[in-house]
Amino acid sequence: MDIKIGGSIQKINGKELSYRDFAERYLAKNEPVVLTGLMDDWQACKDWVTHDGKPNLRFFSTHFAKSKVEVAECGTRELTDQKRVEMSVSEFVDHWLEDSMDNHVGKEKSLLYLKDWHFVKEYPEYVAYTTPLVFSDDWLNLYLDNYRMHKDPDTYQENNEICCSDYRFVYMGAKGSWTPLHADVFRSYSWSANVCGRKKWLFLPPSQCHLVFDRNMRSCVYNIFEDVSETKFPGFDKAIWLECTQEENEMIFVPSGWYHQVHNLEDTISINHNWFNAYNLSWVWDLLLKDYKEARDYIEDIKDICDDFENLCQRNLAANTGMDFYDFFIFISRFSLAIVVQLYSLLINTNFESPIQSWSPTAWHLVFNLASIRRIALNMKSEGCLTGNYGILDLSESWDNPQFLKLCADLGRTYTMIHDQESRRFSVKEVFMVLLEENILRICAPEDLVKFIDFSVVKISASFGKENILLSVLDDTQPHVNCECEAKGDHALY
Ligand SMILES: O=C(O)CCC(=O)C(=O)O
Repeated sequence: MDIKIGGSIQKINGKELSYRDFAERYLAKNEPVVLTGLMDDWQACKDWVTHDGKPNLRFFSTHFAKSKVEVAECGTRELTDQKRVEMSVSEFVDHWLEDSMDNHVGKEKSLLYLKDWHFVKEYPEYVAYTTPLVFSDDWLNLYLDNYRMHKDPDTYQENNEICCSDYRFVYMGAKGSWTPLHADVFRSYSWSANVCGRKKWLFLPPSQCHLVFDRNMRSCVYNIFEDVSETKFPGFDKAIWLECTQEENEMIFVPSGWYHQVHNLEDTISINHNWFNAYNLSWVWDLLLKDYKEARDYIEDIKDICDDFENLCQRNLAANTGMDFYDFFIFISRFSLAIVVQLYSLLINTNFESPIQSWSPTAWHLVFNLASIRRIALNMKSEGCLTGNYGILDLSESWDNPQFLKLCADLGRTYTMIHDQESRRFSVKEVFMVLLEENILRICAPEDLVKFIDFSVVKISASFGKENILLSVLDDTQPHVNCECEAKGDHALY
């Protein structure tokens, strides 16, 4: 089946791109881009590739043979994805080598594609690559390095590390392996880097995504190159795709909510991360809200006979989407606290008299983060979310909590790198003592989180003798944060 291609994806030299430019041009605008020149020093590009540019399969079976990985059977559909099987890396490599001897003839059915290998978590000592700065404001993985996103009381095991570990993956597949049409988990951003091989990507912008769904917006086209039923997907013909061929050592940025289908044009190894931050947090929340409403509608007819209907909806939401409202709320609450700690520690070292416009990019970045979380907490409140009895999230002991201290340190290190600033020493305990009162850290509902953010920024402003100055900035940072603030103060609020 022919699809309509309306354009391609811009390719630019990543070495010449500042964080600020990347944020303004791609994160904020939610536009895809291919970046070159960012993988020069990667160990993976040396160890995992043979002299003739092919995957060094022997390296994998020598060093990682016993790892258990998930492998997709590219020729077998299972619901909305390909069938997955578990095997060891050495089994996967053996299968690949056997298949390549047969030159793939008639092998489409058995073509295997290793996906979602949590390589970094499994081999933390072997530094295969470093995440480029432009992709490093990654709240999802920073959080998961320290906390779990969802604790299912039925299946929760303290040491079950790999299953809910992170969103940093290795993919390996022979020529012809592919990934069906989808948008990414949580509507996160993703980046994908070709260590070797080439990929063809087909993208559909969010404004056209309804065109690949059926009339009820329930089922999505699986393979855009197969015969797509016009009766089932009446809009499909109108979709206009962007196409991109990603070469070896190129990285592609996939924005939130863009549907994409991917084909390996050669034997390929790639690394990819999913992530979100202040720019696309609203995508994550919007998806959760939509999936929650769907989960609720789906079981509406048993509402009256159900002891705790809301709890059941949340459980189904977590099972389908990967987190529930409370998981998300805990996540944004902990992040807010970590950001407040960073902001206070940063400003305490700043000249109190300096005008707000001359604050460092890091300070503005942190304020922007708080504004984004605050907006979502307000939306959660107006949607009446978490009004039931979910218990109290008590953050008052966080100053002494190793996981929280590590989250703060990781976040601080990230912004120091992104904005190329000197690293600072800071005491989380001191911030708690000077700034925060116990009762403001007992958070039950979205309005408490808004109160906490407002309270913190008022206190921070007051320490500078500038009553409420930050609060008004927070209120102002409505969706078009960059333009508004630049117009106001000649500084980028990113
Ligand atoms: O490389 C692939 O096959 C799929 C990758 C993908 O869909 C992604 O990174 O979002």
